[in-house]
Amino acid sequence: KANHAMVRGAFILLEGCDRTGKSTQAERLVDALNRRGQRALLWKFPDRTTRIGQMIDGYLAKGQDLNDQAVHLLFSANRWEAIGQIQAHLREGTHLVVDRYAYSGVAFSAAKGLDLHWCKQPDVGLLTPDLTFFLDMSIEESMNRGGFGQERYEKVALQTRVREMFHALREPDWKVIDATQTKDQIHAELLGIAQATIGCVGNTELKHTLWT
Ligand code: NYM
Ligand code: MG
Repeated sequence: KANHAMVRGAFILLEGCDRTGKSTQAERLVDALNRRGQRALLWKFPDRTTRIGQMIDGYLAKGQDLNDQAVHLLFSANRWEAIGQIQAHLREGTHLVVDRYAYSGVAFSAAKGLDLHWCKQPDVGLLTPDLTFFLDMSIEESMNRGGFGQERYEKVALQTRVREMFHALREPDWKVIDATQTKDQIHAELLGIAQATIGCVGNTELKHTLWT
């Protein structure tokens, strides 16, 4: 019998500031793909369940202090420690919908004042997404929708700088989504674009070219 080339899964990333609807939309996208008979998994960074993730959670949510550079490296390490599993899922044909990635890593640390070039280095060579959605809205608008929570970074001034950093990091192929639309509108837009990407990645190689 002929050897059919394995059709790999697509790596679909959602990025954006806090409170832009990324997690809601990532869940809905995974559900919609699954209902269409396509294997898809939700992945979230930071992954707070690992040992490194617990240190990150201590810093974000429990008031534990850490040097800015050290915590930046922990966020990056939290991606590298997951990359083997992510690749395995993609290679066996499962799509991954990823909630935040290295762009968040650089945007938040650079917004705190760390050097942008330095911030990119630990993630250089990381697996590159096939599709990146950037959910964008003004910080005033996200505040009007219920505001930020209690975690470190959930402050208007910092989020404003984070948004500027995301725009500075934006790649030409990013899909910038108006996050002020209704949840249904955003979902329909994301699903349509994701399906088109899924139809294209099929037999292509995984690329480890982030910021190279
Ligand atoms: N964050 C997230 C970073 O500062 N660096 C990173 O590499 C990543 C992945 O963590 N305010 C920040 C952004 C968020 C915070 O993320 C927690 P979430 O998606 O709110 O759980
Ligand atoms: Mg958050």
